[in-house]
Amino acid sequence: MVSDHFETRAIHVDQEPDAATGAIIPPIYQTATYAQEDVGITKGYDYSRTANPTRTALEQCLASLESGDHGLAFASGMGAITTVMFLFKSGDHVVVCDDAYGGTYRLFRRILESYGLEFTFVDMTDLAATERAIRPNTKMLWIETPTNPLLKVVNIAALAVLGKEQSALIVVDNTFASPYLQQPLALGADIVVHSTTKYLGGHSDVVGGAIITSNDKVFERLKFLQNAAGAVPGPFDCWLVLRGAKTLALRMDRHSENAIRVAHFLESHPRVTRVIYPGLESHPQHELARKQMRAFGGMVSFIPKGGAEQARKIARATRLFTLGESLGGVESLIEVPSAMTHLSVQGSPLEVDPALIRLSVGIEHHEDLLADLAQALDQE
Ligand code: P1T
Repeated sequence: MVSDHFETRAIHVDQEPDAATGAIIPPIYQTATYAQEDVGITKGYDYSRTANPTRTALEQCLASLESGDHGLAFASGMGAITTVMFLFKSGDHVVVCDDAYGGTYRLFRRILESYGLEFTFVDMTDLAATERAIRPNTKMLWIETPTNPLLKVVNIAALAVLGKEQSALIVVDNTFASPYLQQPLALGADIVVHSTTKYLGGHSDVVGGAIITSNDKVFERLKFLQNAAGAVPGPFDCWLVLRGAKTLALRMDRHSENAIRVAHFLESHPRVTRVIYPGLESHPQHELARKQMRAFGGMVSFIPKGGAEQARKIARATRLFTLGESLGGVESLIEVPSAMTHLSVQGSPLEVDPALIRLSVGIEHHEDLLADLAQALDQE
């Protein structure tokens, strides 16, 4: 290991100067295939769906950042999630947290159910309810924490104990926290997934995904599936995520500082009904978040007075907070989940309140962010 320190590993793991040229940054190996010395004799690479040196550098770095043994990179977060789900077969049952990214819900409900997988959605902040949802054929607990978009905080260590009693795999989508703020493998999870599009990439300029695990057997199967199913990222996309990850620690600290200021501002605003942020003492799992996370991250959700119509007005009125899907970039974003990122859960039991606004608080100066929200909240 290069260092015990996260910040150092983000910059150095598998990113030493290029042996041939001294280039300080890993090259973008923009190649589909590799010359073989003789039939079947390679220098470790034979075809870029199977492996590519720029991707290897990213995979090793991500594994290190999650304190895991193995990393695998994908073309998107959904590509990573889909590949994890290939571990299961018809008749297998999965318990899923009842607040999750709309695309994850859509994959589980609208695609995988038709292949015979069974899903139960449950409020995972309720341990007893989660235990009751487990069946003899339960093969996995799918955890998001903090959840998207309600920012519920789920007790990973407690669920890991529950899952192990049943020999079910514990999978944590760590996208909202990032490995800097939360280390699910150390808390007992078997697999971590990411949309690297978000905080890991950090600049809203790349779509990507990742899986990290320390379970050798699970890794071997996932590596086979990565190649066999083929949802792999290109070398330039890997390079962008690798570059983004170098500043993850700095960015997450600033995202968290700005987000708590935004949350306090909204909480004291007369035109706001409810603010959800794990760093607020009013958050139902605030104490758990303090234990499980290094800081509380950059995502804040709130409900303005005036309902759905007012929420849309506010989302249209911000100038620095850009109206758009996604999160985790340096720039602030605002969205209305019920009509955007979570459209696919509307009409289901997981339906999101149409008055809910989700903010991805960026790393701009906090005074500008608060001024922008203040003028938007004043909309008549
Ligand atoms: O967009 P993609 O890289 O495929 O990642 C999917 C995904 C997986 N997990 C979580 C927790 C996510 O939030 C996402 C993507 N989410 C958004 C695009 C969004 O705005 O919420």
